[in-house]
Amino acid sequence: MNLKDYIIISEEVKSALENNLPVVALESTIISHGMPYPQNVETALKVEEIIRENGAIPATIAILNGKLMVGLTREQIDYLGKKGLEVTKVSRRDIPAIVARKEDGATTVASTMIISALAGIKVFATGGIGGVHRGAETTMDISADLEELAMTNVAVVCAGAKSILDIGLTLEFLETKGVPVLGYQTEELPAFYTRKSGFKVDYKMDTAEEIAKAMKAKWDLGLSGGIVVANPIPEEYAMDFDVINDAINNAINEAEVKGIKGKASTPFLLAKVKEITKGKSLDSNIQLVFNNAKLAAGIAKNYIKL
Ligand code: PSU
Ligand code: MN
Repeated sequence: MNLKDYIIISEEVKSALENNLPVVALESTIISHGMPYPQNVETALKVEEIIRENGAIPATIAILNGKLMVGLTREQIDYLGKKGLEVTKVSRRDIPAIVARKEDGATTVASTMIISALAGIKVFATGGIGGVHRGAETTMDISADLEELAMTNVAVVCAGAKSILDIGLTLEFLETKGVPVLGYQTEELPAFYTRKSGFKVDYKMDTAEEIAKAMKAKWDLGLSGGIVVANPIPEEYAMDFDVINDAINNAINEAEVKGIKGKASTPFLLAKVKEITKGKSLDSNIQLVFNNAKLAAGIAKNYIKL
């Protein structure tokens, strides 16, 4: 077995990793399934730019022709964005079949963590992680992202957990699995579109340096698994708590009526919430990803110095 038969790392990312330069991984399901075209492509390209402006190298991850790709070209990002929902959403369980069949796949948080770890990337920026869905006590719909966080050594910078999920149960699951939830300059876990959720993070961290030190301590001590870095959306882009929660409740009701389940659930709810809020949720979503990219670059820069 040669890992090189499976994974293609772009020259830029490869040389950055070899020279211990800061690298930030980015997922591709957010491009294909998380946002509509063309905002998805514009956002993905802008996120890469923000990471560069903040002194790190971006590595957008996807599966193309059955190869695990680390570092995409603009054309490849555009291709995934245009194909949108036609691209397979690939989480941990999907990787073997997609690779074997030489197909394309957009990677979720879980599979992006797996590929980042294979490539040696420690910091990953996204919008929101998957979690325990509302009603999971009967549907058992718990995102594979959580199990991945339990075992794969990557820090995931996100804007907390969306209230399309059961935030309380998501935190319980993470606690059970020993995944630290660190709040960047916040005691309260942000809820994606809003800075507040009503739940506390495990530890408030004031600087990117402190977060990098916690990552190093965790992995030096052999405490395998990821870290959730929860970064609140900037105040000026946050949504009104009641407006967004009404929209989410309506979207969840509609998903139930239509029988939307499994991997289709998150993309359906995101698109529905956008429709109900007349696009405002998408604007917030884009801004919070930019904000996470910036923090992730800062963490990556601090981590390589330790
Ligand atoms: N949350 C978002 N946008 C997204 C996702 C989550 O705001 O695009 C995507 C991520 O790729 C995440 C996945 O890993 O949805 C979780 O899907 P599921 O719940 O089916 O595991
Ligand atoms: Mn699910």
